[in-house]
Amino acid sequence: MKLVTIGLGYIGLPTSIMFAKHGVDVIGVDVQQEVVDSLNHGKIHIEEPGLQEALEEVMETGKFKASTEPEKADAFIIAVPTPNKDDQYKSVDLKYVLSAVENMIPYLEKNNIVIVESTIAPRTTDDHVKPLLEKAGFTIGEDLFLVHCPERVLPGQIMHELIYNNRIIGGVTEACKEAGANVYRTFVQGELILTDAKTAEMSKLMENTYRDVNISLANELVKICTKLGINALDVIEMANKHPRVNLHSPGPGVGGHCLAVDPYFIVAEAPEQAKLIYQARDINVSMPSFVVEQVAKILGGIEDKKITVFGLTYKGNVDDVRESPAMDIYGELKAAGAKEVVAYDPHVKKDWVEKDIEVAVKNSSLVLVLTDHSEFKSIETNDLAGMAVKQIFDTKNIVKNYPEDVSYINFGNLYQ
Ligand code: SAJ
Repeated sequence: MKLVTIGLGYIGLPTSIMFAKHGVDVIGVDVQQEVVDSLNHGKIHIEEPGLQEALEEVMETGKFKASTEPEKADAFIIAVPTPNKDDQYKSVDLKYVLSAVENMIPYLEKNNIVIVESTIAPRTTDDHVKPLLEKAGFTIGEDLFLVHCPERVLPGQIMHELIYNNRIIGGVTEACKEAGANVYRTFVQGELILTDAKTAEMSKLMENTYRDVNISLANELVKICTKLGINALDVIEMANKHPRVNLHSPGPGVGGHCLAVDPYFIVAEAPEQAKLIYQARDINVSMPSFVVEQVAKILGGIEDKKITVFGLTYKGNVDDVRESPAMDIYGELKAAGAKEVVAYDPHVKKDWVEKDIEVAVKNSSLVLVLTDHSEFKSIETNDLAGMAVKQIFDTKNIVKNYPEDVSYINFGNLYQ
C-alpha cells in the first residue's frame, strides 16, 4: 500500500511513521518546508517519546519520505489542524481540511481511500468533504471511499496508543467503512469499530467534552471549597473512594488543541441545547484569572515581586504550549504589574524560557507550578536557595518533595 498523509504535526507525523514501520510506503506532506527538510534529515520537530527512534528506523528502510507536494497513492489521510473561528460560539474553522482536500484532488484516482483524521464538527464529512469530492467527479462508496477516522491518541503516549487503542471507522457508506478498516488493520491491535461518519465525528467530540466537563466540575469545586474553607483535594480523594465516582483533577485551566477547542464545535452546531458544555468551557477558561487572584492574595499584591512560573506547556512531559493556561497566566502576571515573571520549563525550547532553575528562582517571591512535568515532583534545597521568599504555589498538586523551609500551598489549602 502507498499512503499520503497531509499534515505532519502531533498526529500526522506519528501516524505516518507508524504506517511506514509496518511496511507501507508513506509520503508525508506538510506546507512548512523547514519541517519537511528536518524530517528528511532524520530529525523530528516535536517532542513525543519513541518518535525520533521510529523516524530513524523508517528513514533507514526508505519507507517514509516528507514532501511539500502530494503524490498518487492508494490512501490519503488528512491530519491538519482544525482551529476555532473567532465567531460567537467558536465554531470549527475547516479551511485547512478543505484546502487539503482541494490540493489532493488532482492526485486522486479511482478506488482510492480518503480518510479525515482531523477533529471536525458533526456532519462535516457528509456536508462539506463529500460534496467537494463529488464535484471532482467521484461517486463516494463506488469509485472513491470516504471515511472519518478520528485520532484519539494521548500526547506523551502516542506511539503506544496508536497501536492498542480501538479506532472508530466512520464510513460514508458500507463500502467506505470496510475500505477504511482495511487501512488501519495494517497496525491497529485494538478493536476497529465500524459506524457512519457523523456518529464517528460526534463520538470523538464527546470524548473530549466528557473530560472537559468533568475537569470543570473539579475546578468549580476548588472555587467553592476555597470560599467555604474546605480542602478540595481531600474532598476529591474521599469522593473517589465511592465505586461509581471519578472526580477529575483540578488545575490552572484546560489546555491543548483538543479539550479547549473541540467542545465549542458541538456548541456552535446546537447552542440552545449545549448549555452545560458551554458553561463548562467558561469555568475552565476562568481558571487562569482565578490562579492570578490567588497569587495576589498569597503575595499580598503582585507589584514589585518576582514570580517564577514552573511549566508553560498545556500538560506535563510534553513540549506543546498550544492553548496552554500556563501561557495565559504568565501573560496575566506580567500585565498585572509584577516586577519580573520568569518562566522555567525544561521541555520548551524558546529563548525567553530559563533553563537554569537556580537563575529562574533567584530573588523570586513565589514558585508558581502550572504544569505537572515529572521534573517538578522533587525540588531540592539547593534549587530554591536563592529565593527572596521561599514559597511554592502548586496548582497541579505535583510537587511531592520540597525543602523543609519552604511554605507549600496547593488547591487544597488556599483558604488558610
Ligand atoms: N487536565 C486537568 N485535569 C484532569 C485531566 C486533564 O486539568 O484531570 C488538563 C490537562 O492539564 C490539560 C488538559 O486537561 O491542560 C487536556 O489534557 P488531557 O491529558 O486530558 O488530554 P489531551 O488534550 O492531551 O488529549 C485528549 C485525549 N482525550 C481524552 O482523553 C478523552 C486524547 O485521547 C485525544 O486524542 C486528544 O485529546 C485529541 O487529540 O483530541
